[in-house]
Amino acid sequence: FDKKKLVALQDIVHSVIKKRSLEHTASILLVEDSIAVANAISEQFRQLGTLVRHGSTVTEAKEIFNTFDIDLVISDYHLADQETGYDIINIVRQDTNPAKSQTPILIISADTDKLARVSLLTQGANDFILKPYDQAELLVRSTNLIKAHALLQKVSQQRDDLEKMAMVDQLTNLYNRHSFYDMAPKMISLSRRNNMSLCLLVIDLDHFKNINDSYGHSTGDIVLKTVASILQNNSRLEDALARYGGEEFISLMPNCSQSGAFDVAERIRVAISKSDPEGLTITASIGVAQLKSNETFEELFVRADKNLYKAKSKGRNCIVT
Ligand code: GH3
Ligand code: MG
Ligand code: MG
Ligand code: MG
Ligand code: MG
Repeated sequence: FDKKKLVALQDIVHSVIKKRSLEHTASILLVEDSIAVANAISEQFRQLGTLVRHGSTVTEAKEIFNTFDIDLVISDYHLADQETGYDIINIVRQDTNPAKSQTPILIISADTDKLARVSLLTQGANDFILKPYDQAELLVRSTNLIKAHALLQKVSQQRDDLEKMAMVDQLTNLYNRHSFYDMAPKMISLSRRNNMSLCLLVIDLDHFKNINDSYGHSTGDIVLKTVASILQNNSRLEDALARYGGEEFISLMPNCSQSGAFDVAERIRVAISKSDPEGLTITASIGVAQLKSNETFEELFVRADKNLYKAKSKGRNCIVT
């Protein structure tokens, strides 16, 4: 294998890496106690448009890792003052941010001991390169690690988005009926166990069909969003708020007495009647029910819904408990 062939091979590798060029400017944390080596590696990556932040010690590396978005950590194994690549692995893997703790790690070491290498890979390093390292190999392995990690993050983000989409009503950002049905029995069981009062509000906008018919569906949607934020502003964090149907909202309130529930309902009713989304006057009717012993969520809901009906027949813009 002559030198010319090797250089040609490295050129090919470089061009492949450039073609696969990372969509955003990747950022690498390089931990290396030798300034000469650090400069050489930094320069190589700089030519590919990749930013290298260099730390000589574990403390410096930690500071950089905590401050910047890092796509790859490249660490020398033997650092000064008895510090090693293991210290770097621990800092990364023990980060409290789960996404950050998965940052890929590439260890570079002159240590030819196979066991030491296997141990590093077992303890959380993703890859390993032996010193004296080959430039092209370092670039290729680094690129592969960054790419694989980016893909993983994308997939995990997509999964989170899908999960959220399945649980949350897209128009109002409140829970949807489906996720509400998941939560309600758990909240009921928890309240029973703690001997706490649990109350349910069913909130239905009055003559909402008129708004859609007179002003259009998109105006109706704005009204629904306004009502959703009124509900949120008048609820506690632990209340489960959902859009239950088209213009029907529901709030399950743990640790809330019957009179407390009435007060919340009244606050909501007044806030809705005072709001003027798109210059319109809107009102809501609210049915309230307090959970009885041995009652299921469905039974509780039926009672609150009956009270809502009564509020409608009493003339709307009122509350029935
Ligand atoms: P009531 O006072 O008896 O509740 O009368 P209402 O007109 O509010 O009740 P009804 O149930 O007859 O009509 C509800 C209307 O809500 C029907 C539909 O036009 C509207 N609606 C349902 N979902 C949506 C939605 O997502 N966006 C908009 N803009 N309107 C919706
Ligand atoms: Mg060293
Ligand atoms: Mg109705
Ligand atoms: Mg209605
Ligand atoms: Mg309705």
